[in-house]
Amino acid sequence: MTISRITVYRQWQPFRDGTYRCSGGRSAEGFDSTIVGITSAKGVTGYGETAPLGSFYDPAFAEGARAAIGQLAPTLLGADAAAIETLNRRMDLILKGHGYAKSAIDMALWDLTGKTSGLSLATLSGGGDGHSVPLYRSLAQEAPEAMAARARKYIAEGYRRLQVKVGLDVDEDIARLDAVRAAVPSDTVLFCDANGSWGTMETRRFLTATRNLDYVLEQPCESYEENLAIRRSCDRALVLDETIDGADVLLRAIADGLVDGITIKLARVGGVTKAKLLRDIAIARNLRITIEDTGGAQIDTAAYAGLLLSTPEGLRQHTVDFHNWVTVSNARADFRIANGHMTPPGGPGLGVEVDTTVFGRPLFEYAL
Ligand code: 0XW
Ligand code: MG
Repeated sequence: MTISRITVYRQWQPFRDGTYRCSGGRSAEGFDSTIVGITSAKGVTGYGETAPLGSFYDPAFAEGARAAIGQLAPTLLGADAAAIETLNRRMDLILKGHGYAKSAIDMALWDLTGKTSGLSLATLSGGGDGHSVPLYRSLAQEAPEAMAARARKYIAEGYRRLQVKVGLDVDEDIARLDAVRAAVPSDTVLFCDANGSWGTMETRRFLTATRNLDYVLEQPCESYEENLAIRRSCDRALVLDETIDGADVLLRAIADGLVDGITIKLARVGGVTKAKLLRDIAIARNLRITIEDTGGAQIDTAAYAGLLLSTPEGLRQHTVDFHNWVTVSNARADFRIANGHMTPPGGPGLGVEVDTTVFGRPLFEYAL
């Protein structure tokens, strides 16, 4: 399975529900996505995608992804696409960091290997456990009543798990959670995600004021140490997202008893291969696991949903249906959504059929 061509495209993906706001006034109008096609000598192409959320969410930005992929692509030509671990090590040797760029390449290698072997990503990454994964919908930051209205809309659309974006003014955040909790059925699972915007003072005030409400706390503070300080005095279930950027920090968090669950984002950790390693470490300690990404559409959604499907059902938290967040499509894909769950497309590789004509001319291409 010799890599004979690597082609890179861009796709702007506007949000269906308008501006997406999270803590600190950070906002985006859509995902600026980069799509990588890796073609074998036999003419089979695997696809991968990476899309940061603006340039403010993770240490990542769309132009950076394209520049880094441009550095890496020529060094992969002629290599065996099935040697995914080896190619990951090669990429790490050539370019330090920039996991968000490597993620699209790694994803394309899994897709190509799957297409060539006839096996789906869920099968290749351990075997599907069940047929579907739970979905959540994120409630972008707005006034409490507006968030409650949006929560009702998402519940009517079938979502059973909601992520309430907090992390601004604590009193308003308390009102946000109160309003959403009151607006949804009592069995709706709520996560409160501050995206690391609170200090320990704000976090403690929020925890005290919401003691009687049922929710999971997600990434209250930015630094590892602040979150650890909170953990030491709080019995609320705690999940970290932004902090979990590799195996090192995950092992430390496990040793410190810091987390009850983790959110693995493919772009943050460097792709499917590295996400699988973190997923497997988390399984060994019975942590609850979310696998998702920072953005993207059908290609990306199929990748993280496939990996989540091969995660033990009892440890799965939830994931997102990013292809439903945006108004454009980048592949034909048979995602089935029912009762707040999503069944990823089951075909070989990612199970998606990419039509590159929707991207226009490639940004660049390297060939043997
Ligand atoms: C809700 N998300 C998955 C979408 C954005 O990429 C950020 C992320 C989060 O957990 O904040
Ligand atoms: Mg989060």
